[in-house]
Amino acid sequence: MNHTRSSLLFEEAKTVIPGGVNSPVRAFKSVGADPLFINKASGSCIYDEDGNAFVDYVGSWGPMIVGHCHPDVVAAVQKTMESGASFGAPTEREITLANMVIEAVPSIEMVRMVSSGTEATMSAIRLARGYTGRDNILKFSGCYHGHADALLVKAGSGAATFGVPDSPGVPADFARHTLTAEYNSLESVKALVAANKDSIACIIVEPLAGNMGTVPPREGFLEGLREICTNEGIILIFDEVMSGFRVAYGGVQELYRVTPDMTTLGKIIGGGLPVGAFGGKREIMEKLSPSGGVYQAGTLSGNPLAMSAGIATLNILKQPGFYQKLEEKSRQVAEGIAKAARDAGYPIYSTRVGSMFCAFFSKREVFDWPTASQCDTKAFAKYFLGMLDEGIYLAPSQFETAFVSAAHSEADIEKTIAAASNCFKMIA
Ligand code: KE4
Repeated sequence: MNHTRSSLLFEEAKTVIPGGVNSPVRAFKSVGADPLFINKASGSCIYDEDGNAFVDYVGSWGPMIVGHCHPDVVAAVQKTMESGASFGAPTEREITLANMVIEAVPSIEMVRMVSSGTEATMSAIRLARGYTGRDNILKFSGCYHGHADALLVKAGSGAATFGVPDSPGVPADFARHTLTAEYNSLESVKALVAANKDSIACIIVEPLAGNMGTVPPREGFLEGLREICTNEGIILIFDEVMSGFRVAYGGVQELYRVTPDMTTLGKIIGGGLPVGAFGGKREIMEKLSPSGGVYQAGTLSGNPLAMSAGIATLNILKQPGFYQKLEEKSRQVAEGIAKAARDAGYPIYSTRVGSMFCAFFSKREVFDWPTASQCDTKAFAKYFLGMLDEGIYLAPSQFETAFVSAAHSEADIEKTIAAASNCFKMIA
């Protein structure tokens, strides 16, 4: 497959953009290749600058659940653009999308729009701190909530319960307020809560982890977090930036029937345009400026274009049968890939919830970061590059999720499974 133009563009990009990309994972570093420069997309496919076509399972990292360039979304954004891209003033569309989110997610009584998932989680944490008057937060290894300082933190060594920076530029003083537990381990949460009594403002969790690969919550995990937070006066934040409107119209909290105090959203509610959101109980949200004292702001928050794309997308998701059809496609492709691996005698650990799935290159169950991090990332890289050569575009990292869209066809799925079969035979 010819990648000449992408490689030339990458060399040029690296002279003017750090690492040649505007977000690190796009650089294909963990798979040891140059990234493809994408020229256009339509439906389930993306097309690179060398004219190669790929069945796309990245979907812009989640937003493109209805497929690329859905006519309803394109028309909505075009029409809005003719009336103005942004006013920096309130508009009716913001109320429309707010009402759609509130109707979809009963735990959200009020919602504030922002422009990225990072802004959503950063703001939700500040609000939780402002509401409780507490400084510490608790997150989980392997969960990613964007790049706010408080979240670029890893577990302190040994008995130290306080976090240490996970990136240069994050002051130790910031990191020390972030505690890190193990996903699917209520014991690790209870130990940290006991050691930091009455000082934790919130627990933020991906209720379905998608940033260490796709790792579902074990039975009782989410319910246990809910109980701990209720008993300890801790705000439970479900980071559904990836899973919101993805695994169900009401997100993971609808599927697993566990109610957080706050929810963060993004990706799908912007239909591919920059949007994030955070919402929750009225009594918490009203602490936000200007109704309350917790400051939060954004020039393009709730801008008309992004609102239009989000409204158009959610109107498609609301159509009867949307998630049932997506579930069947997702089951077919994930199970087909797992079967291809088995038939090739190559062990993978396969996970799926709704249209989020992952093939872990591991002989063992993957249920948290320690088990995910044991995966054979070199074998994954071979698989990724083999699939790319066969016209299948997966996320360029073992620790990401594959997304199926409504636009993926039977032919796409058959092509994907056949490609996986060839790749597993190649690396077995
Ligand atoms: P953004 O700031 O990238 O819009 O959202 C941050 C974020 C927050 N919470 C969850 C659960 C997320 O998955 C994300 C972002 N997801 C990654 C994909 N693993 C974005 C891709 C990238 O960083 O380029």
